[in-house]
Formats: sequence, structure tokens, C-alpha cells
Amino acid sequence: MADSAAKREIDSVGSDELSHKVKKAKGDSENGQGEVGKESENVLSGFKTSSVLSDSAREKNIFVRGKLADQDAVVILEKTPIREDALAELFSGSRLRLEMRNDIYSTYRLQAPPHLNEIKTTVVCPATEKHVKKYQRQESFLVEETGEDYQSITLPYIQKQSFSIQWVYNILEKKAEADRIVYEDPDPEVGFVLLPDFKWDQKQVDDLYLIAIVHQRDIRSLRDLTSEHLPLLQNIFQKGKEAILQRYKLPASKLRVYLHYQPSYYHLHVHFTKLGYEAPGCGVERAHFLADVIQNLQSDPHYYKTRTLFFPLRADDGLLSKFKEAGRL
Ligand code: M7G
Repeated sequence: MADSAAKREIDSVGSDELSHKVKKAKGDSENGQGEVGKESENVLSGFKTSSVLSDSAREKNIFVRGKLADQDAVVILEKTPIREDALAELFSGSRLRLEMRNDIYSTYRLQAPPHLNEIKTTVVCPATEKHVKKYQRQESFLVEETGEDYQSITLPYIQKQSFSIQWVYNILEKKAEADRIVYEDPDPEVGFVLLPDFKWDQKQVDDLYLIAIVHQRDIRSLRDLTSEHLPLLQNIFQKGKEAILQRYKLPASKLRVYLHYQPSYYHLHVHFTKLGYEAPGCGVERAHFLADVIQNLQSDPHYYKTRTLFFPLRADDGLLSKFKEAGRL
């Protein structure tokens, strides 16, 4: 138990590699493989908070901006769900403080053993201004993008502005998260790597979240897909579902399989989440069912080149300004 608790902490904090990275300048290290599984030094002990980007009492998380060894950083803290298999230990091994008692009702503060009271922690360091914006709570606006808008507004913008996808290449090249891979088809054309999304702590299937990252490196998003990519998409759909059934015992009827448009990272990937889990970004304004994408490309090979697509953009997203400048909003 202690081992797996430590593993979870190190997985989410990002391993010893992080402290190494923090001390070094940005871009110094491209390799994400650290000593996963061992207890990490507390790289957050010197974290200096500058502002809270957003928080949610309901989701029990907080997104904090600050400095880590003089570098900009974003830290995400999130309380994890209470697992059924931990209940016996939670009841027997905790301390209870009575808060109030009234008739048949009583409330307590329960102090659980530390390993049952972990906080999933994600660190982005060095964080760019774009990361800060991504995690800041903001009003958003729905944008209508024609095929021409994509060519004249969106594509030039993402070519200049998008997030680094080094983390994706680290996964594909087994330089990071290699021990987390659930399934891989190594074929360069139709192959992909399936692994847990870093939002998922893998402790319970209720909030299952995996991503399939394609081996092909020149497909940015939904907009680049044509009927030529059908074998790739069908392969991901079929083998991804099979791998999840085998590993997690979840049948296809329990899965929501989709792509984001716009994505944050412009290297084609597919999201696999458990049906019923309200994963961030699974709403109709951003998620496109993989099954629909396949059917649309079967009926029109250039469907995603020509269709008008809708998506939300945050108030201070540079792409939103470009749409405004072009008089498209
Ligand atoms: P997206 O649709 O490009 O953007 O999805 P979103 O983050 O706005 O949803 C990228 C997915 O990759 C998200 O679900 C992220 O949580 C996940 N992700 C991002 N990073 C940097 C990592 C990482 O380093 N490792 C893993 N396993 N997942 C990541």
C-alpha cells in the first residue's frame, strides 16, 4: 500500500526528473523518464504561490500559479475519490472528532491514515503563459470556423502559438511513461500508444481516462483527417476498446471515445473515458465521438476539411482575438 501511495505521488508530481528540470533552464532536458515508483524529494517545499487561477469546492481541486526555483509553475491539487477497497481501513484506522450530535444525526471530522488521504498533484514547470491561461477560470465564447477560416486564421495561429508536444514524443519514444503503457500497436501508419491520461490516478475505474496517441507525426487535429486515415481511426477504436476490456474489464458500452476540437496539443490523440464520468472537455461543444468521425469520413472523404466546426475559446485566447480581427465574431 505504502509503495503504491508513493508511486502515485511520484507519477503525478512528475518524478525526480522534475527537480532536475526545475534546477535547469527550460528546454535543457527533453527526456521525461525519471525514477518512478520511489519516494521523491519534496520539490514543492519551496513553491511560492502568486495567485489562485481557479478552484472548485465541488470538484475539490485548486489550480495555483507560483514560482518553483525561480521558474514559473502551475500546481494542480485535487482530492481523490474515496475507494470502496479502502473503506475497511478507513473505518478501523482513523481518528474521529465529533462535531455535533442531534437525535439520530451526528457529524464528525475523520482523520484518515496519511496514505488514504493523498492529494493528486500535477506540476507544470516551467509553465508558459499559455498554461496559465489554460488553467485560469474564464468566460468562454463559441466560435464558428469554416474550412476557409481554418486555413486563413486558425492554422497560421497554431503553427506559431501551440503548446510544445515534447511530452507526446517522449511517450512515443519510450523516454517517459513507458511503464504506464496499456497497449501499443507499433505500426508507423495505423499504430498508436494507449496509456492513462495524467488526469487519471488509476485508482478506480469510475473516472477512467486514457489517451491513444498516434505514431504518425503529421496529423495535427480533426481538420487534417481525410478518408485516408480511416484505417488508423478504425484501428484505434477497435484495439483501444479491446485493450480496455482486457485490462479494466470495461466493455465498449461503458466507454466514451472522442477527439477534442480544438485540442490543446496538436498531435492526433483520442480520449477514452468512462461513460458517466463528466471528464473536463467532454461536452458537445468540444468533443467529437470517434464513431461519428469515422462515419462522417466514410460518407465524405473531406468532411473535416470543408465543414464548419464550432468550439469554445476562452476570453483571453489569442485565437479568439484573431477571429475578432477577421470580423468572424
Ligand atoms: P487535448 O484535447 O489536447 O487537450 O488533450 P486538453 O488538455 O485541453 O483536454 C490532451 C490530453 O493529454 C489531456 O486529457 C491531458 O490531460 C493529457 N496530457 C497532457 N499532458 C501534458 C500529459 C502528459 O504528460 N502525460 C499524459 N499521460 N497525459 C497528458
